[in-house]
Amino acid sequence: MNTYKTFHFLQQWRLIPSSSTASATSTICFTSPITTSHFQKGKPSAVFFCREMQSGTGQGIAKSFKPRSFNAQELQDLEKSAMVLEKTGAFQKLPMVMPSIDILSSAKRKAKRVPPSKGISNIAKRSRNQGAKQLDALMKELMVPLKGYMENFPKRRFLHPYERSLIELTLGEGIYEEVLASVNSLRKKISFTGKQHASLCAQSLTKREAEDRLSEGISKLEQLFELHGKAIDDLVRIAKALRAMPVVNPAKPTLCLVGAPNVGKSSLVRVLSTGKPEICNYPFTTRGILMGHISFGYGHFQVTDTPGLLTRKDEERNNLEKLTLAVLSHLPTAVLFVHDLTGECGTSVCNQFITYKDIKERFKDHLWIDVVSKCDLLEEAQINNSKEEVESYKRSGPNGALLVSVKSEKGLNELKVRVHDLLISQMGRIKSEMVEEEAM
Ligand SMILES: Nc1nc2c(ncn2[C@@H]2O[C@H](COP(=O)(O)OP(=O)(O)O)[C@@H](O)[C@H]2O)c(=O)[nH]1
Ligand SMILES: [Mg+2]
Repeated sequence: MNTYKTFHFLQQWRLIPSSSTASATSTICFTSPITTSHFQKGKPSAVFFCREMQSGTGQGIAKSFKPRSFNAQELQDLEKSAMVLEKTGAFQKLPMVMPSIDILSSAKRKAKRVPPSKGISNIAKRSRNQGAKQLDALMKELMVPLKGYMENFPKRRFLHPYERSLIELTLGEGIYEEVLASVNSLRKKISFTGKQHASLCAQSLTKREAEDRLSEGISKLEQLFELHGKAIDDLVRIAKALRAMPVVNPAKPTLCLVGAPNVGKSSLVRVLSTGKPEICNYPFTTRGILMGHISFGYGHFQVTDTPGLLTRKDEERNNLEKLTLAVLSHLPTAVLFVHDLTGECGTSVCNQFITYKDIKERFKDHLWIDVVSKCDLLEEAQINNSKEEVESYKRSGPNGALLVSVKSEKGLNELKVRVHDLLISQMGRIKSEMVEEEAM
C-alpha cells in the first residue's frame, strides 16, 4: 500500500458525512427494529431484488442436461422459482394475514347480505335459493383469503438459501411447512363442507327446512374455523416474525466480523462504519446485531457484526451461532476475524484458535483479514513470533494478523485501508460472478 493511496482513502473515509451515508444506504437494511405495531400501521417495508449467489451446481447440471417435458404445474413452479430465486427480501413481501376471528366475522357479515335470486315468487324456493347462495358465499369468503395465503407465502425451496436458513432458525425445523399445510387443509375442509351444506339447503322442501339447513351449514363452517383456525393465527405470527427480519442485499459487498463473544467485534463495527451503525433484530436474538455502512467515493458497503462463535460442534450451536454460519455460507461476505489474546473475553486463546482453524478451513475461499483486538492490553513481550503455530498464535494471532485497539486507536488506520482493499476485491468477485451467470 503506497502512502498516496493510504492518504487518499483515509480522506475519502472521513469526508462522507454520516447523514448522506445513512440516506445513500438506507435501502440496504432496516434502519430500526421492526415491531408488531410497525406492521399493523401498514408502514411500507424495504424490498430488494437481488440475484441468487449460489451458482456452484450450474455447470454440472448443464453437462447432464437432457430435454424433457413438464406438466402445467411443473412449468408454473419453474417459472415461479426462476422469478423468486433471483432475489432476497421475500419476507418483506409476505401478505398481511387476518386473524381467524376477523376472517370469520367478515365472511359471515358479507354472506348474510346475499339476497335470493330475482323473480322467485314461491316462498320455499326463494328460501332454499337464498340459503344455498348464502352458504356458498360464506364458503367463498372464508376460502379466498386462505387461497391468497397459500399462493403468496413462498415455498421454502424457492427462497434465497440465506432466507431459507432464517426460516428454520426463527421458527424451528419444518414449522413453516406444517403451518401452511394446516391452512391448506382448513381451506379444503371449508370447501367440502360449504358445498355439501349448500347442496343440502338447495334440496329443502319448505321454508323452515331451508332455514334450518342454512343455520346448520353456517354453524358447521363456524365450528371448522374455530377448531382449525389456530393455523391461521400461527400464520399471522409467522408473517410478523419473518417480516421483522433484517434485509440483506447480497449484491453489496459485506464485511462480516467473526470471532468469539466479547472479543471486540461490535466495537470495531462502530469504528469501521461511516455513520451510526443500525441495530438489526433477528427474532431469535435477545441482543441486536450491529449493521454499519462504509462509503467511499461511489462505493457503498455493509459491515456487520455476527453473534460470537463458541468452540463446539455444529449440533451444539445455538441459533445465534447458526446465524453466523448462515451468513458465511450463503452471503458473499469478506471476513474480518477478531482474535482476543488478552484472556479477558471469556473464551480461552486455545479455544479461539480451534474455532479459527475450523472456520478458516470451512470458508477458505472467503476474502479474509485477521485482527488481534485490544492490543492496548497486550504486553510488548507478548507480541513476537514463535515457530510453533499454537504458541505463535497465543502471542500474536495468525500470521499477518493486524494488531488493533479501539481504546488506543493503534492499527485502526491501517485496518481501514485493508478493509477498503478487501471490499473492493469483494466487489470485483461479485461483479465477475454476475457476468459469469449472465453468460451461462
Ligand atoms: N481495552 C480494550 N477494550 C476493548 C477494546 N475493544 C473492545 N473492548 C471492550 O471489550 C468488551 C467487548 O467488546 P464488544 O465490542 O462488545 O465485543 P463483541 O462481543 O465481540 O461484539 C467491551 O467491554 C469493550 O469495551 C479495545 O481495543 N481495548
Ligand atoms: Mg457484539
